[in-house]
Amino acid sequence: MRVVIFSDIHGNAVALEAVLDHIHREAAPDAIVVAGDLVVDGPRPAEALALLRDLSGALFVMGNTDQDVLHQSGDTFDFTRSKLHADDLKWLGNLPFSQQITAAPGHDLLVVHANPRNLCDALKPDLSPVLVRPLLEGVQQEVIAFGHFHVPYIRHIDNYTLVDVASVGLPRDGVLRAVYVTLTFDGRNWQIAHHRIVFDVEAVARDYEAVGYPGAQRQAKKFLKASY
Ligand SMILES: [Mn+2]
Repeated sequence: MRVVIFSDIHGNAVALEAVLDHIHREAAPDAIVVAGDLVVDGPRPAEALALLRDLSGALFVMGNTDQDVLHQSGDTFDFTRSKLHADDLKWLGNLPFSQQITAAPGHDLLVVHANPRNLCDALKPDLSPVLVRPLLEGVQQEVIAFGHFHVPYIRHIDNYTLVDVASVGLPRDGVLRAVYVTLTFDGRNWQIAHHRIVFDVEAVARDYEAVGYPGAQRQAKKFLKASY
């Protein structure tokens, strides 16, 4: 069984299209899970969300910005809301906190946005196990996949495998390529791979200006920096 997971599209429809193309050509997934933060912070929230909602059979979880866009004020949220239909906002508001996929008895995969407890606390790659463990308390699944921090990594803590699937739309590890992950269960183990996908970075940077994004130049610069 092969599961494809990606996350943190953040309204970057150009990167999302490149990722979906690659998945359809190369990955042959049995399931697709999208780990939240779908629309906020990018120039094309409506286009990105339309592509996502068209993905037949895909599973979704809610990200912190999917929740925030429903009621928070501020330029970025106002812009994003203005581009979405009432039905899109309602759909975002109904996203579940987590998804589970079972490959075989005892071989379960949990997908959440940031960590298994909440939508905010980032599981950074170097976070002390002492601080990671409370966020994993009660988790029964052997693999936990998430986004939120926008940096790809795989880490083993106790009996868990943690997979940061990173970000399609706003990479933060200095590599301006979209990321998706394949998790292939071979009957005994999960084979996990991150894929880095080239997309038209300059087109996205230009788009902030073209769509009248608030603080367009600053946002484009932040996008191109691709790091914290
Ligand atoms: Mn997030």
